[in-house]
Amino acid sequence: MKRILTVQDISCVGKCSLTVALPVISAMGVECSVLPTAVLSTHTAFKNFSCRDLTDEISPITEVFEKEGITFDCVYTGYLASKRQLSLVCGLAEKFGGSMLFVDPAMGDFGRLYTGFTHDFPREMASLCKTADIIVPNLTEACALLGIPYSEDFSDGEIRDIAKRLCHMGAKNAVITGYSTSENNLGVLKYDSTSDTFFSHLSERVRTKRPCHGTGDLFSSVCVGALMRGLSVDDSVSLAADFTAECVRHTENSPDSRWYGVNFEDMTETLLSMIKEKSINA
Ligand code: PXL
Repeated sequence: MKRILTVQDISCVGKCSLTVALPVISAMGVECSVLPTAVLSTHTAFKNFSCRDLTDEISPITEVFEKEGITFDCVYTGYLASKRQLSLVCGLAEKFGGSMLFVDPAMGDFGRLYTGFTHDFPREMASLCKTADIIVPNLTEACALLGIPYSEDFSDGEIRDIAKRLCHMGAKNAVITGYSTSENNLGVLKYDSTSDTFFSHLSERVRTKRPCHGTGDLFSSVCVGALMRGLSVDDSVSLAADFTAECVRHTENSPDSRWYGVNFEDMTETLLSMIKEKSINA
């Protein structure tokens, strides 16, 4: 069984980061080990949240992993709470068996950084992205990584240029999430620097009454799970985008949905049948 190490916070209530990664990756038949970066009461979109930074725990934990000879097939990073933490996380993939490094530079959305991040944080995140096999920023994060102003009105050519520039920083594949070519669709755009090719996957946009939280974390976790199950990058990002859209549709139609996250918990069977179908067709 493939084993991954995911490095992100645990928000006790919030349906994001580790409370998404653990159940989703485990359900996909992949062992999910964790390196928690911070403990929050609730994610930062709540009016109130407590946050205990766990940077000081990173070295003691990873030193034990090393002593025990534990290696990982993939290191998957998400929300990181401090700049010092970022520098400790750089190099982890190398340390643990030269495994795949998957970076979700979870820093913001809708043109704004999440509460708590300073304007210089994206520059530090960019140095982690440089060494990644795959990075999966949304457009807000992509602009922040490149240090360029965010716009709601980028042309398709400009978005493709952004994906290319992200790879010029060093990442092998840059996957822009929340990519769309019309009002009615939504999906992903991938640039692969090795083959100098683009790949896009779009599906019908699901209209929601409110912005959805935690969809980036769901996308990334499904994508990592699919990669570890042996799917190609293109199939993995397509599956992750389609499954995330299904979960958003389901959440929108559920009378008992909560504002702070999506109802992925009801959708395990859908996820497993989607991965089965993709594996058969691969
Ligand atoms: O969903 C990304 C995320 C992860 N972790 C924390 C967050 C957020 C987004 O707001 O606040 C703590």
